[in-house]
Amino acid sequence: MTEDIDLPVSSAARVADPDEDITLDELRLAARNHGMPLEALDYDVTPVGLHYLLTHYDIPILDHPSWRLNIAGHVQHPLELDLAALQALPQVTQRVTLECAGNGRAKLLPRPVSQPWLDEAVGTADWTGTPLAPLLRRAGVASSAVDVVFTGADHGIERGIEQDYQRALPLEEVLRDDVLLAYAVNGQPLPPQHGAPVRLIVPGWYGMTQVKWLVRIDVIDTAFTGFQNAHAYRLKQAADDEGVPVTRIEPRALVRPPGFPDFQTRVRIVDRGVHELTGRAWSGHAPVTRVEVSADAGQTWADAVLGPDPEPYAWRAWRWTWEAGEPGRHTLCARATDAAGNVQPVEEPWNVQGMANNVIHRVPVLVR
Ligand SMILES: Nc1nc2c(c(=O)[nH]1)N[C@H]1C(S)=C(S)[C@@H](COP(=O)(O)O)O[C@H]1N2
Ligand SMILES: [Mo]
Repeated sequence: MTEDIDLPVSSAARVADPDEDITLDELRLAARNHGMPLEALDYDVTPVGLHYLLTHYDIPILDHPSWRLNIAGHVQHPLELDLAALQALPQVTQRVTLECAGNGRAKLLPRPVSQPWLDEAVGTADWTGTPLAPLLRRAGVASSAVDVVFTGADHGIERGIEQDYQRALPLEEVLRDDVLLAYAVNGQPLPPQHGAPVRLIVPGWYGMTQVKWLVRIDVIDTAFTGFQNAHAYRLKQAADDEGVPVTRIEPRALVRPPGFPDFQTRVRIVDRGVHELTGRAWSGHAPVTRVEVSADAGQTWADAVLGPDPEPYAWRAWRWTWEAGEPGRHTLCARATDAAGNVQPVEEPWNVQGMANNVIHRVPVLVR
């Protein structure tokens, strides 16, 4: 359901004025949609309450006994499944790193006004569910199929367009073996905020693809033109550009901030001497093959030691020994490279909605 309504809350994508601070609207979004505290980079698997969270509208509270998933559209045999039926199907668990496409947005200049992420819109979880492809085969996808539309139970308005949260994927992407209908996370039933009772998991793609509170899957024979695909998640230089779709996660490395923080500024205090820096790195394109670290704001780089190969779409641990010498302010940086040759940029890749910005991580520290 998509409808145009003219309300005073409607507005086009906007960038902040050069001297405009974070607004109350952005703060309200940030208070609902929390990030992962960076010290949680210590965990291979992010505890559920520390995983980042992004919800466009309200969290729908679904009654599981009456919940149904409908698979319909251009299929020979439409299916309707309840939770017990889904859970009776073959079960798999995959460790997957999810990241919001808007991660890093708040540091862009000018700043796109939206959920103001710094670096923390990420988390890694063990998602349990059933593969989607066999269900689609059972439904009998028509040969005319082009896209598959996933609809959540949540509803809202975005830039004047009233809608259910919907995202589509090309059929070939949906038929991958590792695309899951997930009903558990880290061994527990999905909590309300992560999409209970069932969500989509598409390893390697940015967060907007991972539709929560799933109620319908429609096979369509045209390219989907809904808001989240055609307008929202696109890289554009101006609000009215057509832009290119946001798809897979660009490589990123994060540093687990060392030492201890100053409460107000989060600047790190570190004693002079030798420190083992650690962190994680991931890419939705290909496995991470290299992480480099700089202790001098990016003037010189050294290779970090990589941890064991993770599951294909989970983050990889890394470590590096840092000799914190000169007392005073320093900037630690990290950058990831993946097996497809993608390297994190040193300059922010700017676009009007602040998406897929994977500029290198910089952590200010004070050596004493
Ligand atoms: N139904 C629905 N699914 C959704 C969203 C939403 O608002 N509604 N947000 C998407 C976005 S933008 C992200 S980044 C991820 C976040 O997943 P998480 O909150 O479980 O971390 O969910 C995606 N799935
Ligand atoms: Mo997102």
